[in-house]
Amino acid sequence: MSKDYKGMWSNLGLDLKAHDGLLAVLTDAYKNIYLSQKNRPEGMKYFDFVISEVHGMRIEEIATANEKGRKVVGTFCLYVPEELILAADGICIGLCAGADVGTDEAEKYVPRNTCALIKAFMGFKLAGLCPYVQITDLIVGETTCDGKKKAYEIFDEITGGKVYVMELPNKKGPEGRALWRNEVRRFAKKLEDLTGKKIDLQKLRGASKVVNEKRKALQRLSFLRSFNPSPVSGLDSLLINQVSFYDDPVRFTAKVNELCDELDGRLKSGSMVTEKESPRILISGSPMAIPNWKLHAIIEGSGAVVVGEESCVGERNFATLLDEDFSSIEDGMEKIADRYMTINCACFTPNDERLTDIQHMAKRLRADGLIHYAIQFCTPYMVEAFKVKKVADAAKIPFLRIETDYSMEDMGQLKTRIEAFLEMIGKGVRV
Ligand code: BJ8
Repeated sequence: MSKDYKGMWSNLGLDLKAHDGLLAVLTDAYKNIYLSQKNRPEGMKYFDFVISEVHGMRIEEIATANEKGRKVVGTFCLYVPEELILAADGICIGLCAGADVGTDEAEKYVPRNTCALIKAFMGFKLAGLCPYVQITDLIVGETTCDGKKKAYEIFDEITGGKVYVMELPNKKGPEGRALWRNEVRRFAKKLEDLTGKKIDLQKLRGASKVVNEKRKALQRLSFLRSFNPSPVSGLDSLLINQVSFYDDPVRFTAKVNELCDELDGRLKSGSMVTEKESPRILISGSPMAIPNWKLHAIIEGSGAVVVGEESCVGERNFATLLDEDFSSIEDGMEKIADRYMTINCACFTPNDERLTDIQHMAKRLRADGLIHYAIQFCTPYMVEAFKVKKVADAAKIPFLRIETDYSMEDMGQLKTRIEAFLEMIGKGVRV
């Protein structure tokens, strides 16, 4: 880190000793997994820097803005409209956590067989390790899966009443959409009350542009991953997608575009990070919150390349742009509500659009294999894997189903299974 932030962390109520331990482990993991990659694009240096300052400079930047009156809004789900938070002059931060931290503490509140993502966001808070949760003025939950829905009730208690919950329908029919439009309006009002600032047409247009530009930059990166060989690794692409949830959106967009310019150059010069023969893997399923790099590290460490993530930390986050052509606040709110209903999460039923998305991605990214990734106890994705396998079978794409948590205990077993899967792809054998 560029300086000593202990004073800031102490003011935020972090457990300094445990926090030092966490940073040491993360620094080591990052060196081993990321900095050991060969021929990385120069543009990744910015993202390395962001990671090195993830609890430092970015928190300081947010704290400074917060002191000047900007409210900080934490979210856990793609359905929470970022445009509205920005239009109300808020700062939007993703709070999902991807490390096995504070699990014992979390298990005092939620059952052991709760998914690792929920246990981690509770664990980080309970162990005094997350400066982002500490700095939020509002935490937005949502009625998606049962685990999250119920955990938010407890999280509200342990954060002293910071949690506000958006109600999501289970189905995308006319009644569900009407409920959702109403929820979007209710959320806008909540934000106006929080920030004391009115969302007007000009601000809504400005915020919509900022978020759309971020999506376009991520789409550009996704397109560049469709080339074989690939100019960028899946690990680096995953990292960029993870950083998109907490970096300043305008700066982030500029940096992703700079990186993509460099990757365009690499395509011309032929300086790639993979071999033409490297098996190309599409991952589909539960989100991989930072610093969950486990599956990508195993796949790419075994000689394959991850070419895309049909995931909320991935394609679901940026695949659809908002129609920015609105002439009134009411029209804008409807367009925002409609845009977010294009996200295809397994919490919805039916969710056939996700299957179509996977088909299209596999084709566009020229995937040789599909790995379905579910966080253990993530029932929506674990169950939906059945239908995803059918899609893979119909498209004659080798399919592997993985369920795992954030611990490193099953690394050896996963490596063996993935290597066997890649070997079969190499030999053209169906699994
Ligand atoms: S839109 S995927 S971000 S709900 S992993 S907590 S689903 S048991 S995170 Fe999600 Fe929104 Fe859907 Fe995306 Fe539950 Fe599964 Fe845990 Fe999950």
